[in-house]
Amino acid sequence: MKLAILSVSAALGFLPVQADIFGNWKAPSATDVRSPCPMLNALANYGILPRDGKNITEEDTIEALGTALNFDIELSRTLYGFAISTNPTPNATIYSLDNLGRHNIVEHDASLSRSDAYFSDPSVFNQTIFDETKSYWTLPIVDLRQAAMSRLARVRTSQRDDPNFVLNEKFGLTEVALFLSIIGDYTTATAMRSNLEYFFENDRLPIEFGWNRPLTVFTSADLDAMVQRVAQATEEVSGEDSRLRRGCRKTAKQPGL
Ligand code: HEM
Ligand SMILES: *[C@@H]1O[C@H](CO)[C@@H](O)[C@H](O)[C@H]1NC(C)=O
Ligand SMILES: *[C@@H]1O[C@H](CO)[C@@H](O)[C@H](O)[C@H]1NC(C)=O
Ligand SMILES: CC(=O)N[C@H]1CO[C@H](CO)[C@@H](O)[C@@H]1O
Repeated sequence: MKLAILSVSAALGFLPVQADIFGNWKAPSATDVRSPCPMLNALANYGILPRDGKNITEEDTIEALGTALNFDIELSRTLYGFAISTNPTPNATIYSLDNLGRHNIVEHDASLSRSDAYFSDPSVFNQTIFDETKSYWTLPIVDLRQAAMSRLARVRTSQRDDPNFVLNEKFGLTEVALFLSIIGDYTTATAMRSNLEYFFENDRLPIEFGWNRPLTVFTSADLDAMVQRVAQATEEVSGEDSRLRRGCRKTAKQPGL
């Protein structure tokens, strides 16, 4: 039976790679550690990264991001560099997922699904925060504009409420670029809202709902280009917003903006 499936797959020109690597999702145990990153948490939940979330090497990172998401080695190396910068041990070559929650190294304020460190643990998923983000995703397909708008709204809320607020535009834009590119579709810069919700709320890839590992290699240049698109959309959305505030238009299209 297995052989038959394999040969059908081979005949169709693909390997049943997904069924294998994404076949064993498990919620973390009490001693496993996790991060503020829904993707690294998901990869650990599948056992593609170490399930305990500890002592992750450069090789582990390259292998996991390559196998699961078709990330180019150079991009994975860069991301690994950010990860080890959060390990408090000098000159560390490994990191643990809980290192990533240290505030204002990579972890930052105004996250899409985490509280600011000033209020509560910024590593853990926070439904109240994510509900604010989701309230800007008003259609089944989230586009560049709604994605940018949701981040901008989170920034404004934090600016208003958090006396220790620090803006990290670069990482904030990068994370929007990542979810559109990897959970959604790179070319159109859109993602299905239900897939995004499933991903953020469960630390799990929406495989049951048709998500697939990206077919083409994802590089630093691809990521940079998407970050530019998100930055541009943010500028447009925020320009509309300031025109609105000056009273050029009577009705706001989006709640709160
Ligand atoms: C070694 C690779 C990676 C590292 C070290 C890393 C690290 C982080 C960290 C520290 C955060 C928390 C930032 C915050 O305060 O919100 C974060 C958030 C995030 N990461 Fe990753 N990440 C990696 C790979 C990825 C990949 C491949 C994706 C692809 C979808 C991704 C998607 C996200 C998203 C969407 C967020 C935003 C979460 C939120 O705002 O609530 N990350 N990542
Ligand atoms: C870390 O690396 C630097 C530069 O190579 C070196 O000077 C320093 O002694 C190292 N520190 C530790 C604790 O190994
Ligand atoms: C979620 O975030 C809000 C706002 O930062 C905070 O007041 C609340 O305590 C957080 N909830 C949990 C369960 O941490
Ligand atoms: C072999 C090794 O480096 N082990 C380390 C794994 O990570 C824990 C902390 O998360 C360290 O205490 C170990 O030394």
